[in-house]
Amino acid sequence: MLIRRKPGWWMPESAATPRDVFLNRRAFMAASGVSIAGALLPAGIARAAGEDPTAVLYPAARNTAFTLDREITPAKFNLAFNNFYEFGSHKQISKAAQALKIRPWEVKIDGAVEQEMTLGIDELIRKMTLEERLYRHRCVEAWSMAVPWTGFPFAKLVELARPLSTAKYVRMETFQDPAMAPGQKQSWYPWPYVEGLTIEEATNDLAFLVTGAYGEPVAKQMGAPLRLATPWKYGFKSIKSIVRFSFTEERPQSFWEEILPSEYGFWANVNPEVPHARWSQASEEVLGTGEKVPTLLYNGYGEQVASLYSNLEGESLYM
Ligand SMILES: Nc1nc2c(c(=O)[nH]1)N[C@H]1C(S)=C(S)[C@@H](COP(=O)(O)O)O[C@H]1N2
Ligand SMILES: [Mo]
Repeated sequence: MLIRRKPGWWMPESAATPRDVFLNRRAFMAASGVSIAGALLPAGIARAAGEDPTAVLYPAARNTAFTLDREITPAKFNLAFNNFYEFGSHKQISKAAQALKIRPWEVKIDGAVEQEMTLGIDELIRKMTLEERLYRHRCVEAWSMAVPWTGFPFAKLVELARPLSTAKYVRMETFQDPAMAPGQKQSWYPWPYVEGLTIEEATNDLAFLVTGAYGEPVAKQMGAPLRLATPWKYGFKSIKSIVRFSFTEERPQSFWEEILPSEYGFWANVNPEVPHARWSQASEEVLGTGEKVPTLLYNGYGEQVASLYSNLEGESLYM
């Protein structure tokens, strides 16, 4: 595992093993005949790595433009506490999510683009340069975490897609396979999970397409093999296990918006001063600590994203 364990619940960011130390340890493990996956990784991560031909690309170099003022949430918490309704409408879905088959995995790019295309996930990943970024994550349910994601800027996918000038939004879709993901047998949900961003949001520096976490391919329960991270928005925008990007003129309707439009909107920007219909958003519980901290406007990323919303008075930007 990339992060050195320390006693207690917490581990400062500085305790994350630097890349060269990790690589040396990897060389040592190989020389001594010990399996890296078996010895160092929690089971969920190890299984995902075994199926993933691009596993050799991790760990990727950290982009130090995206660091944190807070400690990284140890992987064990994020691996055991997940929202992934395709596998159940509770947090303990990590075991069930191991049924997710992540290869072969095709990603379709369609809609208002110069040419529609379908790429294998490994082909897509190899077109990109992977980097690691430390991001906060704030769930609408008022808990938060801090994660070392690996992936590539969403802007690079938009560049690859070459959208037409008529395209204003990107609609994203998760896989649809009720036999594999029993949550999708719950027919009162509008499967597949859908999310959307404006093209301006998708090409903002912060919008990140995740293929890895904690220095390894991203675990299945965390949305392998491709998920979104938009850290200034509530976590439900960060759609998991994406199979399709459609460029559209019309604003897509997202999964939660379709279920409960009075509580979950399209924009979903984090704002401590705008309560959810049923609870306050003023503070958040930091996963794994029991600690409550104040929530920040745009989850602390206002400098990078506030300008995206300057001409949208009248829109419900914060739900
Ligand atoms: N396809 C899909 N994506 C999803 C969800 C989901 O249920 N299905 N839940 C969302 C919510 S509410 C959150 S908070 C994050 C949780 O990510 P994590 O399990 O890695 O913490 O995933 C988001 N992406
Ligand atoms: Mo969430």
